[in-house]
Parts: sequence; structure tokens; C-alpha cells
Amino acid sequence: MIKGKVALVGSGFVGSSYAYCLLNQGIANELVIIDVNHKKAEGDAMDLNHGLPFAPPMSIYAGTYADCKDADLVVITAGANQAPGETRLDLIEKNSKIFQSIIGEIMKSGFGGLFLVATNPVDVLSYATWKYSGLPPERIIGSGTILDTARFRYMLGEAYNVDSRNVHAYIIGEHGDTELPVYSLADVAGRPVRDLMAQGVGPNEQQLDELFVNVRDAAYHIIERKGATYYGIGMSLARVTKAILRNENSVLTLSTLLTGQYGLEDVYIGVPVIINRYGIREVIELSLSDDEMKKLHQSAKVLKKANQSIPV
Ligand code: 6V0
Repeated sequence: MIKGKVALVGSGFVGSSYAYCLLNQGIANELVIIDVNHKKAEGDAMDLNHGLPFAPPMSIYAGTYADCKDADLVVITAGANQAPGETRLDLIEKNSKIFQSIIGEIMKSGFGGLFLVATNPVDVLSYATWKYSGLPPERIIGSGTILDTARFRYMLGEAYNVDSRNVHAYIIGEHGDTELPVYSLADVAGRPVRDLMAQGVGPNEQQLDELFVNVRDAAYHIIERKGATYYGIGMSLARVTKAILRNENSVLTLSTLLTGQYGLEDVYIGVPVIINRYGIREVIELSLSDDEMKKLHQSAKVLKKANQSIPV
């Protein structure tokens, strides 16, 4: 029986937004919050506990790495975020050092569950977590392009004036500047976007290109305005947590180790996967167009190069 215990490492903007979603949606039974700034973790735990009279029961407290021992899932959102103008890949040096020590501490606790990584650059740090933990790759999950896919579906929903939950479309590749939209397989309630375009319904080719650029650059646009992005990713991480704790076998675009799928290997990258309580059950291999496949390989090339700068 799954205990429903989550350990959150990093209670900044992203971590605390995630914790708030867990509480509101009644996803976990227990949440331990760990942060190098222990007072912040304590303050968040107190604040969240005061919402319990209005939410499903849950145990929330500030703790230490020893509390990871019996967690089903450790979610990592610790580390630096992008300053205006900074790319996600610019964060490798700072955040991989932080990860080296965090993962070591978590493994020392005797932890035997799943990791969900959100800190940027998320694909590189998921790869680093796999290397540092020594766990099987299916147990290390990166948030990958789940948020980009959500942004894509939201913007397509707006463009067609249809509920975004009836839009089926993926962003894959790096969670960052080389990500790509899979327009060849995108559909609105079963009607392919390409067919709709041919019928003159909804956005034309140029407008679809612009829509994707807005998805890809959304973080820059938000950071420019408010300094950080956190609600969208908080909800995305809660969605993954639900799929894991409730053993849903859901399809989400997450960062996973490829072992030959799409002709790629030894790289963590965002693709649709089936996820359940054991982690990544299966990578879904989409029938990409030649151009999409070329772009995915280009994105993987950038990530593989970045992986070389992880300290070992
Ligand atoms: P933040 O608000 O600065 O929070 C970071 C937290 O990490 C702070 O509370 C720190 O005290 C804590 N921390 C730092 N070092 C350590 C350590 N060694 N051990 C424990 N805790 C530590 O940043 P924010 O929450 O805005 O962003 C966190 C990370 O999420 C950044 O790398 C962002 O780039 C990344 N995001 C990832 C997204 C995704 O889609 N995957 C989306 C948005 C942000």
C-alpha cells in the first residue's frame, strides 16, 4: 500500500506553490518540507497547516533529509532560478553543485522511492540525479516539457476558442530554447490542426509559428514581468504527483532517459511517457515528421553537450 508521503526539497516560489496545490487538491497524506533555509520551510509548513480546516486532512511539517527515508516521492525544486535574460542552461554550474550534495544526503537516508526534478536546467539535472543516485532510470523523472505542453494547449485552446482540455498536442525536447511543437499530431477534439488550417478554421501557418514562439518564450515573458514563474509549474508537479501516488498510468510529457527510442540514447529529454507509482512505465514513440525528428535530435545534441559539464 502506498503511503502517500512526499518530501519537498526547496521551498521557494516553485516549491511552496507546489505544496499549496498538494494541499488544495488533497493529493498526498504527508508532506515534509526541506530547505537550506529551515526557517522558510518552517514558516511555509505553519502557513499551510492553517489552511487545513478548509482542505482534506494532511500532515505537513518542516524536516531534514532523514525524513526522506520512507517517502514515496522526493520532489526537488531547490536551487537558483533564471534572472532576466539568463537561459536555463546558464544555471548548470550553480545547480549541479547543489544537486550533488542534496542527492547524496537523500540517498544516505535510505530513500527507496521516486525522484521528481523541477530545478533548471531540468533535463540536465534529471540526468545528474540519475548518475548521483545510482537508482534505475525509470525512478528519476524530470518535469520536462509538461508545463510547455500545458502552455501550448492553453494557447491553442484560446486560438480555437475551445476548452484546453479538449486540445491534444505536445511540446517535446529540451525544457528550454530548443524545444519543439509536434504540430503534425496536434488535434482539437480529434480534428487535426493541419486539417483545420486547410479548411481555413483557426490560426494559419504563420500564426501557429508565432503561437509556438510564445509558448517557448513564455518563461522569459513572465520573468520580465514578475521575476519568476511558479503557479503553472506548481500545478504541473501536483499533476505528476497525483499520477504517481494514485498509480494512474497517465500520459504526460516528462523528461526521461532515452535508451534507443527516437534513435537517441543516454540523454534525459521531454517526451510523452506513461507514468505510474513505479515511475516511467513506458516511453511513447510518436510518429514524428522528418522535420520534427531533426529538431528533436538537435535538441538532444544540445542537452548531451550540456551533460558533459556536470561535476562527477
Ligand atoms: P527560489 O524561490 O529561489 O527557491 C529556491 C529554494 O531553494 C530557496 O528556498 C532556497 O533556500 C532553496 N535552496 C537553495 N539551495 C539549497 C540547498 N542546497 N538545499 C536545499 N534548499 C536549497 O527559486 P524558484 O522556486 O523560483 O525556482 C526553483 C527552480 O525551479 C529554479 O531552478 C527554476 O529555474 C526552476 N523552475 C522550473 C520550472 C520547470 O518547468 N521545470 C518552471 C519554473 C521554475
